[in-house]
Amino acid sequence: MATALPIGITWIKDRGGRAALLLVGAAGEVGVSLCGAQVLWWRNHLGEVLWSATNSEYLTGKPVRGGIPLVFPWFGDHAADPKLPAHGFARNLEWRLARAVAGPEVVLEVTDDVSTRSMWPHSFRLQLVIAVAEALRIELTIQNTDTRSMRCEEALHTYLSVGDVHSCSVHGLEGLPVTEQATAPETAWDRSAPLRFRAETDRVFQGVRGHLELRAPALQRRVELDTEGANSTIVWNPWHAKTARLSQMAADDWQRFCCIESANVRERSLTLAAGQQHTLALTIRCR
Ligand code: TA6
Repeated sequence: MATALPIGITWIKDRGGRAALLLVGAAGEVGVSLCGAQVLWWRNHLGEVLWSATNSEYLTGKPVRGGIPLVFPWFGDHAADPKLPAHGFARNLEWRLARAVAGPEVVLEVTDDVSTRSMWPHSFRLQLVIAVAEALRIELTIQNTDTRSMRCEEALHTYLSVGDVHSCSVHGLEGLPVTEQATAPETAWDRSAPLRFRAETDRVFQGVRGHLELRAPALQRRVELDTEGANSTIVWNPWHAKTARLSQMAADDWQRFCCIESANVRERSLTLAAGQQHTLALTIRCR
């Protein structure tokens, strides 16, 4: 018989009938799928804090477009083999429940296997902590269980509801080194001002300071993101043209979300010695 779960944690099925956990705490209600250890939703007194695509699909071994998909061990397309899954394989794996404690807090875990080693020749253990107390806390720990060092990238690819992307702004990235990787970006923008969305936006900021604020006046809300162990932040909105090329999206979905991704990527990727581990921690508050 499955071990009894603490109060505030329940086994459920998500919209695709996949195994998931429901966490109910002071900060609201969170759904987490064992597929990819993906946070699917977070509802508090203000409504849905995260965002999911209109035509979200809940399929075995695939991420839902929304919530907080995980990125590991590479960010974006694989540098050498475009046939390998974009954003790595962590979000496609079936994770398992390692621990559940009152709080509520769960720890999900996954390790390498023949399939992952065929894509990336390293042994590793990933643990994801999801806690719902006065805020939503997510901690991704990467452990190098191999005998050699490993270089990897990681991100918590957070989709946030904004109501109307034209009126929202992101504060705390001003003046940082940044690379714009969008195919049809805003031609010129003020790097010393809070980030506004006026075209496809796909900016990788480095040397980030650990505190960001998203202001979404259309929803009359502010979302604070505090990180430890993240040197990079990616801010993304596909705008209308790229939305047409993305799965699960309705044509106008781009207007209602932005991604703020807590990460270690590109020149700030991680190098872990044999046996070494690293934790990226994100706390999200919505007021
Ligand atoms: O994080 C930004 C990004 O790399 C975009 O370029 C876009 O590809 C987005 O991630 C979504 O990627 P996905 O593989 O989830 O469709």
